[in-house]
Amino acid sequence: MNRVCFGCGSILQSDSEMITGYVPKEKIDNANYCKRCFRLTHYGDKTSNDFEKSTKTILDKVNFSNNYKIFIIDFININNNTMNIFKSIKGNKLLLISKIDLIDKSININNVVKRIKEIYRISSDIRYISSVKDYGVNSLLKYLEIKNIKKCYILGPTNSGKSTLINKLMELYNPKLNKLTISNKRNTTLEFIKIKIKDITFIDSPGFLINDYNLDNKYKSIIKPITFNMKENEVIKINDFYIKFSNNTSITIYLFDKLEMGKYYKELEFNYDMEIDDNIDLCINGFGIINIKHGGNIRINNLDKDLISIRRSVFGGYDE
Ligand SMILES: Nc1nc2c(ncn2[C@@H]2O[C@H](COP(=O)(O)OP(=O)(O)OP(=O)(O)O)[C@@H](O)[C@H]2O)c(=O)[nH]1
Ligand SMILES: [Mg+2]
Repeated sequence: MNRVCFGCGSILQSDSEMITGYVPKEKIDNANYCKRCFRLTHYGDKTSNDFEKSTKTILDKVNFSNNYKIFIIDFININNNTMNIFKSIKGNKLLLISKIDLIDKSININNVVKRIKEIYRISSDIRYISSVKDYGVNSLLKYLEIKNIKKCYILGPTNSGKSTLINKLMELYNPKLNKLTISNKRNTTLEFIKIKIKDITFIDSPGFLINDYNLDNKYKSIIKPITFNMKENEVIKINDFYIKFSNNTSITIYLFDKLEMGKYYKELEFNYDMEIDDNIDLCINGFGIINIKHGGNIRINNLDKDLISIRRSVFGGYDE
């Protein structure tokens, strides 16, 4: 029978190093992990060409099943694209906001959750968690037990912390089990992997490979809001892109606090522009959120249009 890697779920094989699941011949009889997982865990690099599962493949599989589904997502990746994926998941499900240890205390997460529910018209429950700081992990398990869940898919964009959550549950309730591979690289988990913790079988899954800003990990720190008052035709530079505002407006940027930004009056070639309403969030996949109080025309330079989406702000309006 084929044996699989405990870390990524690939079938272990010694035929080709170019294919996932590779283990050198002399080690395969005793191996629990493939070479790729070994390298990812110990050296943080990837060796083989990954097999990527499309969003459709993952959705087709899970929507065929009646199992409960948890969709885990980082706060800064909540936007129209990712919420459309969440909405296309059928059956009973939970939206779980991960890594809340990275959200600055000045952000009122309960209010934000309420607004997310309203703006994206989400009828399922929304909870939040930090697997690293062990916040909300225990109570999540209790929540599932009360609901009498026996099988549960863990779904979400790549890097959202799916495998980290399951590892934390193992650490708390079944520390002898072999840990899943976690890494800050995209597409770490390659197959569906079943792990039983207490009476619940969790199914880890390959992440949805969403186009994102691809921010260098050295910048990933606490997400802090910073407010700027922008004058008519002033430009803000954030990391390596620019946004110009046609009206006076205050903006609040929710961004990893190691990133640099500054205001200028600058003549630039802008790639595209858009008209926006008052109090909207400009969401940049994998990067951050910019809350703009006064609408009007904004022009953007050096930022891929596919990474941007607009929504009514989750951070409250003028009336609050
Ligand atoms: N600060 C913080 N980092 C986290 C938390 N959970 C996960 N991470 C980090 O996020 C990165 C991705 O974690 P994984 O568990 O591998 O993510 P995944 O969703 O399984 O990713 P794929 O397998 O690629 O789909 C790792 O660097 C983790 O250390 C958390 O609660 N807080
Ligand atoms: Mg994973």
